Amino acid sequence: MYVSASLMCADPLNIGKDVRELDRAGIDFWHMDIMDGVYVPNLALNFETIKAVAAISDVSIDAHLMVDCPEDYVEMCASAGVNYLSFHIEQVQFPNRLIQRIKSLGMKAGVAINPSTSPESLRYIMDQLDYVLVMTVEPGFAGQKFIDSTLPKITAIANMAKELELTLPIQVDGNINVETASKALAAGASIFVAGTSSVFKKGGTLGENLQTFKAEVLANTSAS
Ligand code: S6P
Ligand code: MG
Repeated sequence: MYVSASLMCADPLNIGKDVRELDRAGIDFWHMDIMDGVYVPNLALNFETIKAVAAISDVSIDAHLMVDCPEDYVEMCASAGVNYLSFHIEQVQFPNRLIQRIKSLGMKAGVAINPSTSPESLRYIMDQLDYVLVMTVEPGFAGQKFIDSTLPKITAIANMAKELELTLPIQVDGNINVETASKALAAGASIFVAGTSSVFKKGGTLGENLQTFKAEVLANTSAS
């Protein structure tokens, strides 16, 4: 299992401190949400923050575009230091073209699907993708409740990838805690976006929260 720390959930006054602490604790990815206030009614991180994180950490940056026109952001993501870039399939008319543009700029390409989007929307682009992001809440905000009907979709995507003989990591995003991550892992997910429900929850330090989260999910999995 891989954990991608959602930096929109970091302490806005101490983001560098949070990044350094999680870096030392062995975080696998930085999840950087980019919102435009149009596709979703919120704003999150910006390119200056991405550059600042890339300057102090070698951990890969996984950016999640929640914007009206994802095509407009690809170059800026590449030059800011993004390594993995996902866009919402619901928002794009020619996904193959966009996937190729992302790859041509040296980034891995992912497609995000909303809770109500059918997994079938991925069938004919799957062979082009480096990963899939399954939203387990509606995009736009941290601190929402997990939508259970997203679990069979994870299984459907994993089965579809197997059918097509593809290795396709599935990332899950939204209210990922020990319980929901364990279910998502059993369904076929392997990258877990950690926000206020796990790594950034109140209580222990970020490093302790990360270790506990991973250990408890893995313990649940080996027990079942
Ligand atoms: C939401 C965004 C997510 C959140 C993350 C928050 O639109 O894409 O990446 O930052 O899901 O985690 P949590 O545990 O508060 O739901
Ligand atoms: Mg996200």
